[in-house]
Amino acid sequence: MTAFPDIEKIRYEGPDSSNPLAFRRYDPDRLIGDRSMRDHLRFASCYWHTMRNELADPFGVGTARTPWDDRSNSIENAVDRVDVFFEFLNKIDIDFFCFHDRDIAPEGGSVEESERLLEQVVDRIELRMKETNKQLLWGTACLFIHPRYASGAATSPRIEAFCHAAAQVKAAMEATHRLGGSGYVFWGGREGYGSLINTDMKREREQLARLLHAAVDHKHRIGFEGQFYIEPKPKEPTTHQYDSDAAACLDFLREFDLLDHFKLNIETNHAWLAGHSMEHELEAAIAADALGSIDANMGEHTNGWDTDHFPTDPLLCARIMRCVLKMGGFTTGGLNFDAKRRRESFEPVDLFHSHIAGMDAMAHGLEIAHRIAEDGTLDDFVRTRYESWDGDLGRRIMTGDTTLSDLRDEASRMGEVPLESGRQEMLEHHFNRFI
Ligand code: XLS
Ligand code: NI
Ligand code: NI
Repeated sequence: MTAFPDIEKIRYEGPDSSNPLAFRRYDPDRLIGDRSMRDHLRFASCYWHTMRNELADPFGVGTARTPWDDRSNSIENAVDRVDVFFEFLNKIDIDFFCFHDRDIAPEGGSVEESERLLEQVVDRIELRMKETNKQLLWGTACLFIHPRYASGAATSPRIEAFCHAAAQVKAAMEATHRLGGSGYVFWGGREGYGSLINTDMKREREQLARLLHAAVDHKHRIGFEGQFYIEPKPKEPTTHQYDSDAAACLDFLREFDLLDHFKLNIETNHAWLAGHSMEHELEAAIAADALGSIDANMGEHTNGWDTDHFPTDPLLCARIMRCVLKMGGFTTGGLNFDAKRRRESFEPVDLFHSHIAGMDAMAHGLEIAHRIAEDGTLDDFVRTRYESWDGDLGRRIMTGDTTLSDLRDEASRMGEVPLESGRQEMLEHHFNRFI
């Protein structure tokens, strides 16, 4: 059985190819510096958008054509879907994937039944992974769709919701462990509030920290060695989510003594919703040695929702890949396309077009970022700009060996500050040379 009978494995054909079902930039085995493109980019496709998104919007029903899917909630349908997903991964030549528990398996009528159903699907995934060498980038629990989480999961005013959330995290983490996942994500879709008028923020944040501590504890119990990530997002569906941006997440992790156990999974569209650029969020995470993984997508600047477009802008991708190269590349993380086709792009072949567009743009971004790093002008400029800190006085200040009085004396000795131009436009113009 094949779900995509007319589509061959997608291959690199070079920049002059006019075949829309080919890569023009992504040449998996080509070396960029000391790694292949494949190893730099570590692409992942996500189960929720690729297999489960029916392409509905608030004003219209789903349009996606999925002839392989009988649209039932049966376990048979769920298991068959796995085969389609792996056929897709093979044909698109993507090595990794990500899932929520409820994307892959239906929810049962009890905790026990849900666990059993999840295991049945994981059996099939494990089999297909062995056959195809595909790998799990990360797993997660869906703590936002079910009505029981309407007022929060870990942060719910009802203790029962907290316990159900814990049960799901336990099962999803065990499934991720069994499948050899390199990471596990916490995205707090409902961990925030609609209004402060009915919310005890202090309690809610403490509850969230408790769930995360219990998860760290369970991780050690079962010997799961994957990386834990928090995925920041400021709002949607809530008015405010506690993990609103990288800085808020880092602050939360420090406050509750969790920073050793978590890194961040940064998503472009979420950065924009928070009023930041993606580079801002990546730099904030890198500075804390906490950039783990990336949800590769982009938004639509004119409407301000989490529209999860595929990242097809090579300039944006170049900026992202500059940050990734700067931190020395991914270790456990990768580029997960948390992205969906437009409602108008409803044919199965559009799954290929959208991933190809995203993969080629990211590969293009990688090339640009690598050439900028090789050239070195931008990095040199920034280094030189801070040179005055590199001497003896700078060292003494930064190790805390100077008092305000010492500094006053230094200021008096130094005289006025020799101001230097920041050359922003010159540097932007230089950046453009590499596009
Ligand atoms: C939603 C989030 C979600 C997470 C995984 O906006 O991006 O898809 O990545 O729960
Ligand atoms: Ni995401
Ligand atoms: Ni998102």
